[in-house]
Amino acid sequence: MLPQLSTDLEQHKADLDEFGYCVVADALTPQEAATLRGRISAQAAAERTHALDFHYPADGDDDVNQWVYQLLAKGDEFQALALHPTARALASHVLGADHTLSSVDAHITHPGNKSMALHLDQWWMPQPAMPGTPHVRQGDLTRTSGPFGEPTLADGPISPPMVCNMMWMANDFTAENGATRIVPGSHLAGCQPDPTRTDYGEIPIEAPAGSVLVWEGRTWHAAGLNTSDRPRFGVVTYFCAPIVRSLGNLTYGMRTETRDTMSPELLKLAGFTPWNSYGMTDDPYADVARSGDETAGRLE
Ligand SMILES: O=C(O)CCC(=O)C(=O)O
Repeated sequence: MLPQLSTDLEQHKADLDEFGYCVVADALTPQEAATLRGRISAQAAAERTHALDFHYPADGDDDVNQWVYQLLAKGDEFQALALHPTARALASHVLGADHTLSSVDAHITHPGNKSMALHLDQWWMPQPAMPGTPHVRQGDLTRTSGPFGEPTLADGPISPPMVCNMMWMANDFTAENGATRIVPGSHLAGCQPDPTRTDYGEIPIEAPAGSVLVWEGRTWHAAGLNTSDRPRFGVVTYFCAPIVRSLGNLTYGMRTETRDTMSPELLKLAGFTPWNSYGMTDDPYADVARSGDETAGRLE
């Protein structure tokens, strides 16, 4: 049976392992979901007013959906999602205890949007190769490098998940308003969906406000078409292995006054803490890497 809406953490982990996704029930109360919805809506409207709004072209010409980026720096409500115990537990299950945030963004799908191509998030992950056979150099990979294939169980080694994504539903997600579509089991295929195809058996994940859809980096997915008469509000907390470059430049994009309010746990999650020396500025063991203004610079 495909993953069902559930509050059972062990079931969530089993669903992630078997199907590449799980659906968490009641992660937020109705009141918390309403507050989240209000904040996304207010921030999105203000960014439109200031001409700071982004309409990421999911398929090259979609200017209807709005993305609100760098939410970690835009409100406690968003920081709370990243720190939510269920989010941390499931990110740990997929990525291990040391993981960081890749981004925290809102995706508002508006009625009349275009369809987003099916994709997996770790498209940049090199494929395993037999010794002596050619491999693609990691820096040469593009979103369309593939390999493309069918969402069936691979018959050779595949790469592990390096990222884990979570969609927080700030209003009810329905097939009509563009609920995220998932191809169950595609995480074990070891290949990617052809972005021009929509016949892979993807299903919309419908759930009430306050639920969270969690999928790992190899799972094929996309936002759906919004054919309803109102927007769909979702926040994506995107986690990654600590060695992976983050989608959002969270440390550089953070105002100092916001950084100074963050807890040690959140600073570590946001990538301010070096991991085995990676991400250091001058001290490999610093709890919080010093900014350039605070480091020694050139000395005589
Ligand atoms: O908005 C959605 O439903 C999906 C978002 C997505 O595909 C992503 O964040 O990678």
